[in-house]
Amino acid sequence: MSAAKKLPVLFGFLGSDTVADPVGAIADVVVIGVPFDLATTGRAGARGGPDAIRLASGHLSWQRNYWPWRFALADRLRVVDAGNLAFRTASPADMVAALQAGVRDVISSGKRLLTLGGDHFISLPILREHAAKYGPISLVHFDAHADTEDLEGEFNHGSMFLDAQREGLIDPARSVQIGIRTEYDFIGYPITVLDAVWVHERGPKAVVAEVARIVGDAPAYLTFDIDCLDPSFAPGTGTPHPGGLSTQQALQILRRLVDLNVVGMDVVEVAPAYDHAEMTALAAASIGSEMLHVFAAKRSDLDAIGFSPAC
Ligand SMILES: [Mn+2]
Repeated sequence: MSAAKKLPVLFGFLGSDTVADPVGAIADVVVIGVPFDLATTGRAGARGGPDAIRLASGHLSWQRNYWPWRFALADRLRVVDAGNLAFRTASPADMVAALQAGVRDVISSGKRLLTLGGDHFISLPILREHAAKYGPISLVHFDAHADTEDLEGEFNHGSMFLDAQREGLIDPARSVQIGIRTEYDFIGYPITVLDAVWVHERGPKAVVAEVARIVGDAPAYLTFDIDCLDPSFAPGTGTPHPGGLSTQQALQILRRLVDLNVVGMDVVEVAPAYDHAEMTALAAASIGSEMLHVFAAKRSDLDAIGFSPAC
């Protein structure tokens, strides 16, 4: 077991209650933070992401009906924040064991998870537990990088989605990567890529239509690497890359995904040491908020605000 001391979290995501026992808590969704950045290849610092995102979410949480929605999230979804995962400092293997055990306990109690990273490697242990429950998952992956480098077995935030394929955790034919704008092994590549230029030229509605076509009603896991956003919108991250999505484009895509069968989600790679004026953390908090609304909303809610995918 971990020798790490679990530090108290003073502010729950979007003002949610903090709980010591997420398994016993009465909740639909549990938020957890994973303050881990030992799998980064560029600048480290994503271990500070969870707390920065929670703090920035305070700028949003005064709303009852989060714009543009016309319902109150709290009326539909019970959200609690379980604080940050405890694991032995400087031990990636211990983090993986602790995270898998924590995820397993929460999702086997019937709740779903919104995880705040941490570097992107954390999605791999989370996916292992979701695949164990749901079978191979449709990955809906927002990122500047494909994260499918061939580095088997390493703790590396650039390779875990190839490992996820090798382990049979995700169904590549029903997965999609959005916003990619760096090199990947595209010959025979099994996952559909809607690269950053594709998104810029065709727009959020076309992205949503493609995602719906590819994913259908399969159990879907949303993972949002904040470096999917352009560095002008999200400078506070370890491996920024120009030419990315705006925060607005990302939110317009996410809020239209209400028809997906989303079983879990994460927002990762916020590194507050490189942030300015909380803009990256605030973008991540907004994305997390939109993800919770995707859990809570129905197609009729989108129709009510004129934001249906077909509009
Ligand atoms: Mn990534």
